[in-house]
Amino acid sequence: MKTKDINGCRIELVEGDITTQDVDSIVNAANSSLRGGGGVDGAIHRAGGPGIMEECRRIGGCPTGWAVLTGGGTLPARHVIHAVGPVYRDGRHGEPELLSGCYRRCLEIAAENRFESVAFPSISTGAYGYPVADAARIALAAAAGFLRSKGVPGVVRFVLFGKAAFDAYAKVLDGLE
Ligand code: AR6
Repeated sequence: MKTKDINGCRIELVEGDITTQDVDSIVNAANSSLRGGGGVDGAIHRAGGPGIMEECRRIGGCPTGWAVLTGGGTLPARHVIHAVGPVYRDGRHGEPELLSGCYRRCLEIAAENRFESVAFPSISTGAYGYPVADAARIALAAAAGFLRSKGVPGVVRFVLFGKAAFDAYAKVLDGLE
């Protein structure tokens, strides 16, 4: 675990599985159809039960760079924010803005719903191919910027799958002013 305090809030980095996190909301790295998939998305729907997918079907879909909220089903987390990150091409097709917007929208949803704690995976860095060092810079800058201006939510946790992802985020957090 590695932490940094910003404006009375805390950014935490942990290595682990997001489906086990006991927080107000975890974030899913979903796709625009919200119909499920592999990676984090598959793990969340498996652990959370069919109720989450029923809610996703009712919502219908979500554009890239945006996010929607459902309940947490049988997960320890009370809610799931389904975020749709960009598919990485070369970084010159709006991917940084879309990825950053995705994190910002999740944090807005958390703030609007008065969530005290939210846990993110490393969005877009699996099937969607975003280089993890670049994605870590964007994710942590978005989180730090939001906390500096809004002062909520109290805990923003990044749950990194594997040591390589954890180390990439840790390096960026160390350099964050
Ligand atoms: N907990 C935390 N992180 C995880 C977990 C887990 N249980 N499982 C994987 N990761 P990905 P994307 C990490 O592919 O790149 C899906 O099919 C993984 O190591 O889940 O945004 C969706 O339906 C990687 O670092 O999401 C979409 O179609 C990170 O989570 C598409 O994949 C993200 O990998 C979205 O692709």
